[in-house]
Amino acid sequence: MDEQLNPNDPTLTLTELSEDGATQALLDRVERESGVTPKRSPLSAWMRAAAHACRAELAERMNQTLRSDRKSGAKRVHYLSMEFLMGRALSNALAALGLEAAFKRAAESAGHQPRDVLEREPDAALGNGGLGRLAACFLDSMATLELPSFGYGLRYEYGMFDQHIHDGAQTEEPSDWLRDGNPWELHRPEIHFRVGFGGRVVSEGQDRRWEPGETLHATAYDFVVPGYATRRVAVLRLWQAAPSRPIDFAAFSRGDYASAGAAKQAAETINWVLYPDDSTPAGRELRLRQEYFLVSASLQDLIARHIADHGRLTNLGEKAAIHLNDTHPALTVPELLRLLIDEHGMTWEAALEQCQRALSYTNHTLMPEALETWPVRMLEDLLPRHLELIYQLNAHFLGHVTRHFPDDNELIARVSLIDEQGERRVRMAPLSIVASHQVNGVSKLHSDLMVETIFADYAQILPRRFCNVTNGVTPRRWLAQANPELSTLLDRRLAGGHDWRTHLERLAELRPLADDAEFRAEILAAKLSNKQRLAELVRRELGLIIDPDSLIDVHIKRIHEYKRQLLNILQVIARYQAISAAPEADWQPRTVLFAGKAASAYHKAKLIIRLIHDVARVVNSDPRIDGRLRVVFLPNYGVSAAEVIIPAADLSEQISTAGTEASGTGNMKFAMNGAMTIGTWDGANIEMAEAVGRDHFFIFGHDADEVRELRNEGYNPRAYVEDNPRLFKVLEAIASGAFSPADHARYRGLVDNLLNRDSYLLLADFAAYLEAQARVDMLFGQRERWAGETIHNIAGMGYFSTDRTIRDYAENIWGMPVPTREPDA
Ligand code: 26Q
Repeated sequence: MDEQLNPNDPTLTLTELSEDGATQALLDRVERESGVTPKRSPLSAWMRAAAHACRAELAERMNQTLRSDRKSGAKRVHYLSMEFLMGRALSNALAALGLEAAFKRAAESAGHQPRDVLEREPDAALGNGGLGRLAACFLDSMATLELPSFGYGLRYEYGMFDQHIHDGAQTEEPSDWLRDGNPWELHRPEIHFRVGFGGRVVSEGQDRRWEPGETLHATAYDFVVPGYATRRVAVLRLWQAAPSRPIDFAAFSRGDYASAGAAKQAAETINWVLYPDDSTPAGRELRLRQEYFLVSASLQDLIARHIADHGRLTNLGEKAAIHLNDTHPALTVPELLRLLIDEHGMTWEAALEQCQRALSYTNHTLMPEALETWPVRMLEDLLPRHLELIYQLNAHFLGHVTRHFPDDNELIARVSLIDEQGERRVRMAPLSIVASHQVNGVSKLHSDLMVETIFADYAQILPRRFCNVTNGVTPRRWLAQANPELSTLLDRRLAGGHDWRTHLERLAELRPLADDAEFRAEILAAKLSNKQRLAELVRRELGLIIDPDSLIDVHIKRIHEYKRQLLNILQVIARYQAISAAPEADWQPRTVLFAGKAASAYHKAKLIIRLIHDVARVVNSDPRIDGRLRVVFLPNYGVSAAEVIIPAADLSEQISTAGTEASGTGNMKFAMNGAMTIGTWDGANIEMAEAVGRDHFFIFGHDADEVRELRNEGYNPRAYVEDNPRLFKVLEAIASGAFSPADHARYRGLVDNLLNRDSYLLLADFAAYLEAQARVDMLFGQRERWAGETIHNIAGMGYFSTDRTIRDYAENIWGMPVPTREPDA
């Protein structure tokens, strides 16, 4: 705070006031906005007023940030993503603005629990899962590292669906998160661009020019993302589509209202709903329109800003980094070429050079079926000029390949940007690779597999283009905000006090404390209190009582076959059968908690949810079990639920088939909150285990090489059943309807599939998984030792902050090194 300021001056902004002043200002604001006294203002009005108060501060910070970047002519990074899974913003904003204490006092003085106010905010769930949440953590770190940065996305009216469970089965409901308005967004009607679709391409002398058949209007809605311990912010700019002519008056006059409003309807469809992360992405035209709308509006915006700042485009790649979050915004390639060549008169060669300098691309999945392609026919209709430019780029690239590998006709055919088999399709990953200067995977294993498998040909041709940047998570949300009790402990025990929030590597100082009896006890006490909070949530949501002293074993993520929630359930059933067979034995009480959404068309994933519920019903109502095993499925998993669940976990399930989970980021959140991991040698689990020390990790199962060998030699799942009576019994119980007595055949297909195919090798890893779970039980029985192990895990997580991840991107990919801020102590 500026020392000349008088902290009681009413003209000061909220963050310049004393705590008393800020408390009073908040109370005044609530009254002015709601029209009733703060005591009578409903919680939702409190939430909105507090958000508006923060928004005003943040808008000012945004203005200052943008002005100073303009003045310094700094390079900026533009993070293009179809998904930003932001969650709630109020708690984070209050912390960043230093207003937590004032907010707490204000709310309490009006008779409200601060937490009740915070919980009135709906999650901004503009994403499906890992990739979208990573983008949100990145914005937090970009702001905190003071990196000039924009996130670009779409303002979906309906984000991730709400999950409901009826009779154990998932149903989807639209989540109407904008219904009561959005207190965070700053509508910027003055920032608008035109985005075309369809039409034709005409020749003008040597030049080609696109005449779109229809044109939409894009306007900006800004979200300001505060940095921690800095006044700088990142901006998340979300685009909203509108028709260029909202009403056809001729049709209206005829009384034909449907036609009169058709253009408005068509435009708004762009922002209608987030596409689900489907295992087999449906190549729907609306999705392609969404992708192009995002790309075109964002590029026009950043080009306009670049010209305003620098007056020319020949240094675009030097001053602007443009990052593609997977291939979803890959139309950036032809759109940037089109804008530079057709609209700004650049030559093909110069445009391609700027494009390659500016662009970089992250791959987030190895699943061949999840790699995006678009039918040539669809592009012909919707984006004819872009298709021409893609062909031109393809010819250019294949020319390069032919010159360097003249004898390898097969290679040349394989690496074409156009898939010629069947209906011709444009392959978006190769398009992104060829037009970028760097392509990265999201963990070491994933990046290695990427160049060994799906992109092997491209790595042979462009060996220096590929690299790795291991994912991270923001410690502000996932530790400081989600786990206040552990945070207080860290503040007390680490030499730098609270500065681990921006220097997470400080956690390494905890290592010697793994043997400190007092610290172990404090860690256990913090965990217990978080477990009680979770038990309260489960009781509220499901009316189910869980024991906070039991081992809380958590498996939360999107439901996917490769993530193997089914393997976990097999293990649960084996445990159930074992306890039933020897109810008098000394079993370690355990609560197994699942949460996660299945894509609405993903039938197998939905069946797995059903099975979890069926098993839960049987287990939880069996008197022989007597509370020693509980199975819980918590509906409607999202960012806010994760913030309660993760700090309460004793055990984190990260059990994907080795070679399938690109990185995982939930794994990191759990470990830094003091959970032990039971996991396969996959994704970032590997780097985590190495950072923590393998002895402090429960690793099991086949690794990626062994998985490949098994598959190559002709995997036979039945062999594992013949060898393992426990496995046989589990499968038999499921197949015979023991958990679905009213519908014996419900899971027959599921079990048949395991016996005959088992694409994700559940049966091959079953025995090792059970053995690892037994080691977990043993260790949890010695609570002191367990606490020491969890301390090793927390201590090893310093590397997995998105601050480190973003620094790595900035230095090695975006060409914008970040000054290191010295720790406080
Ligand atoms: C594509 C086309 C049409 C419709 C939807 C999609 C689509 C949408 C989202 C395809 C994939 C996704 C999401 C992928 C994803 O979240 N991947 C995860 O990314 C995380 C961050 O890098 C990793 O930690 C996870 O391992 C990875 O699964």
